[in-house]
Amino acid sequence: MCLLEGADKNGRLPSASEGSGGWKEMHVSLRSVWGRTSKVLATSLILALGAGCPGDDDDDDDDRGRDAGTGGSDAGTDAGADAGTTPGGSGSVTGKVTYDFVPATYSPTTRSGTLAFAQTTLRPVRNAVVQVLQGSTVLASTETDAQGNYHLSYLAPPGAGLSVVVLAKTASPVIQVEDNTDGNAVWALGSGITVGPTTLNLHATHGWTGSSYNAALRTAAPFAILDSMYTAAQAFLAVRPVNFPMLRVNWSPDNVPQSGDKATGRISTSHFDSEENEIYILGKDGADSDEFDSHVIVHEWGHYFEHNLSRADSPGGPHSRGDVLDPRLAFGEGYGNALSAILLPTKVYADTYWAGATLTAFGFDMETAPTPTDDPSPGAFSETSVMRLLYDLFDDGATEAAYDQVSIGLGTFYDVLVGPQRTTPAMTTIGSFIAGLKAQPGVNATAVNTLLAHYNIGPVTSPWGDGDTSLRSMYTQVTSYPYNLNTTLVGGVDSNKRSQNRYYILNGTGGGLRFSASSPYDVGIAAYLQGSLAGAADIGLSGTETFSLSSTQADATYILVLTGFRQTAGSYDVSLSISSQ
Ligand SMILES: [Ca+2]
Ligand SMILES: [Ca+2]
Ligand SMILES: [Ca+2]
Ligand SMILES: [Ca+2]
Repeated sequence: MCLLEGADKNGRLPSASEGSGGWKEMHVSLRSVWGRTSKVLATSLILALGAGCPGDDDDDDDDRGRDAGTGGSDAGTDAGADAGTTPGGSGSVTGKVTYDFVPATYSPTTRSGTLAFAQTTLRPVRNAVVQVLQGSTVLASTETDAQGNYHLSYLAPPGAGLSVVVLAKTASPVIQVEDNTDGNAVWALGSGITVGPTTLNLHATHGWTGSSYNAALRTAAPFAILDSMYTAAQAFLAVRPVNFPMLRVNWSPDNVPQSGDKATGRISTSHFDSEENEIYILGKDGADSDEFDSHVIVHEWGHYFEHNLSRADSPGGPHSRGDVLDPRLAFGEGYGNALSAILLPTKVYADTYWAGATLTAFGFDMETAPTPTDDPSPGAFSETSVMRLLYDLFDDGATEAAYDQVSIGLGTFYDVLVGPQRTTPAMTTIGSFIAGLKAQPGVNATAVNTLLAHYNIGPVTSPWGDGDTSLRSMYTQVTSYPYNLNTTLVGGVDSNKRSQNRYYILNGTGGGLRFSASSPYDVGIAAYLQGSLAGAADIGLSGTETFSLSSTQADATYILVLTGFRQTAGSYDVSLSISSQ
């Protein structure tokens, strides 16, 4: 098995050793990645997995053995093609669909963890689409219930043989797990049947042999991913009516933590791709696989949620715990982690991976900081502070600390995300979230302020961060045009860190505005209206960046974001100019 070095989207290695208590690079949301022009929903390319399917290969297959197992009839990629023939007639099929759920564990004490295969439990495959196929023709379709049970009746003409498949696809909301390395075929598990009354239970197995995965028996992965995301969606649906848009999730045993062509599995890391509006999940045995890392799965689902139903102004990019981040990024990542703990619900995050030949894990306790702390620079710029703050806002334990006397409920959490956090004129930070939260009925602002203070955040009163001096200082109000200002950024860190960014609040004039930024180092500028990009300039590696908005809304608030890219350490000056035109 090829052992791969983990690298983030910029091709850098993780920032610290992963095997001795160091931090592992956390999962990033990639805002801008190579596009893809076609998205084939290839139900005609169903890949059948697991028990009851034969070992004959797909035409393009290697030894991964997606149509794995021994004995039984074919329901593979070419479902029905090799399944013989049927004389036809009516029939019914009843059964239960289950998968192996493997707990991902992490101990904050030992700073290690694993996939606990010995604690594997059978879980139902819920709300999944089940079909009776004749060849590639769907004769009947239904979905499993909350216990994984299904029942189908069908009438088959004489002809090609029959098979039953359960897709890694839920009926409502629609979530489907595809193979990005094989034409986006939907993963499925199936078996041939003969006409008449039939009982057919299907079970997807983890395939672990003790030291590696048996690729032919590794059928639980897409169903585990599906079930974690279904759990997340159901948690919100239990408290609010939500119209979730369809979600496509890409998983393959070839999805490796290297950057490159996603169609070959080089997905960099598990991530939500906002341009495609799809999620990619790692699957590489011996490097990093995430199918049982349910917090990773729900974290990425959280980015899908914020992109479609809330708002995410995060610039994305590499980040590790302890970083003093751009507060847009600190919110997005802290939110993703907190959401995983809230929705699953379990408070210890675990991301298993291989360090050399050893399966271990990175993680943290969402409720309690370890000693020494994993949050050395607490505040609005720390994803760890945001994470624990958001989790404390939600949780309601019997032994909560004195500083945590808040429990806002998931419905209120949802209302803030889809309401004020989505429409804020400011950037999406912990400031906009807290200001929006305090506007909700029944929220005790004093108790919220006590909690904020625990995380070194001031008593925020506005989406701009008023009340927290540090967060508010990210913003400068532009009062009149022409506006000229010299400011100082600090390099030597990634462009998504606090010291490389400044925000300028400006009012539209009804007419045009011209923006420019000059520096001996590489800078970029971008104007946003409620988080939507209105204009930007980032061409040169030094000198002046300029762009214009030909018209602006007279009553609207725009944010100009100045970002610096100096890679070497040290402060550097930027002169900024905004004029009407
Ligand atoms: Ca993992
Ligand atoms: Ca708490
Ligand atoms: Ca609480
Ligand atoms: Ca530039």
